[in-house]
Amino acid sequence: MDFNMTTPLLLAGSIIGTNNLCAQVIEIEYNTPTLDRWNYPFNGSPGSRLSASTFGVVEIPGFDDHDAQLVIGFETLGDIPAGLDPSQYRVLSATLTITNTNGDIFRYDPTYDTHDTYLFLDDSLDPDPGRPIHLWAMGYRNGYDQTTWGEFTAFGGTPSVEPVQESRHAFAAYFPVDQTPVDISNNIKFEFDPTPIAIGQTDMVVPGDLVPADTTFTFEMGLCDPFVRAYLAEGLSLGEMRLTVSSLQIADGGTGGGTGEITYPFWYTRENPIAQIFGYTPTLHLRVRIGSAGDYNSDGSMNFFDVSAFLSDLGNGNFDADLNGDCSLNFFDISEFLSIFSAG
Ligand SMILES: [Ca+2]
Ligand SMILES: [Ca+2]
Ligand SMILES: [Ca+2]
Ligand SMILES: [Ca+2]
Repeated sequence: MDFNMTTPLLLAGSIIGTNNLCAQVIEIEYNTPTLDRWNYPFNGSPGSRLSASTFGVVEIPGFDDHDAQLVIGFETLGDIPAGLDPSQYRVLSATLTITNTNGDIFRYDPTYDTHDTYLFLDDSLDPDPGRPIHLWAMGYRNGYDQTTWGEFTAFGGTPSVEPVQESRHAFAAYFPVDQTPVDISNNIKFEFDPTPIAIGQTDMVVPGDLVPADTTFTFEMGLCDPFVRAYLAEGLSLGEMRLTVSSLQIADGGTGGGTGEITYPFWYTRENPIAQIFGYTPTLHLRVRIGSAGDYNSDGSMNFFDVSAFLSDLGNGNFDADLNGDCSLNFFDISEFLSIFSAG
């Protein structure tokens, strides 16, 4: 944990806005979530299960394509002050890990598969063996939001048992046009290709090979999309970062219905004693800048040393210096820095 706590300091000749803290970069590692649940319709104990599977039910009316999802939340308010305007939070890096409980059942695919590759259930349209594990933002419907929907809230509206597609209260989402979350749960039926925040990666398995049990998948979150950054910032303002995992290995066994074999992953949850002992619970590593990037070195003053530190990061290719958030380092970041810096 790296708390670069700084003493708020009024600068001569400048006024710090009421919503501004002096800058602070917080780096923190959570080794277990504060919430994890299987977000699946036929599910009597969503929040307390020892594992949660992800799978797809493809092209069956009434079922979401991304039928079984895993919701993971990390309460951050004890480490990162909550309640600020979302514009005051800038996630510099964010990495989630999850670990599978069942071995040699599904194949590793580190890249996105477009919706058209799922249309034949025998996977014959898939150009690379296996199906990726996606990480998504989240949205809510039926009057729920992040503050009212939790580990033990009902799955969806009426009827809650008979499946009705797009009825789940909380859903995996992306942001195609603005900050409004759009449900990705039926991207095969509706023929679109949402961009996930990340796809799970592991060095332990060759792409296309079967994944052994206890393989940890790492999701380095893509932060180039301003709406994804805004979503993460909003979570920090609420005091909890929430994400959803999904994958589209087709269910033809077990909890997915049908009589075939289970072909999809199960993931350890925080309630699992084995996961607790061996460190297989979901984890989150975060680096967040709070307050003005003008105080770039987080010492409570804005002066030459901030200019120097910023230019040094920029020159070294450190994306902390990507102040305009376009995932390039260039003149526009210098311009943005000068603008923030001179505003105080
Ligand atoms: Ca749980
Ligand atoms: Ca594939
Ligand atoms: Ca400074
Ligand atoms: Ca930039």
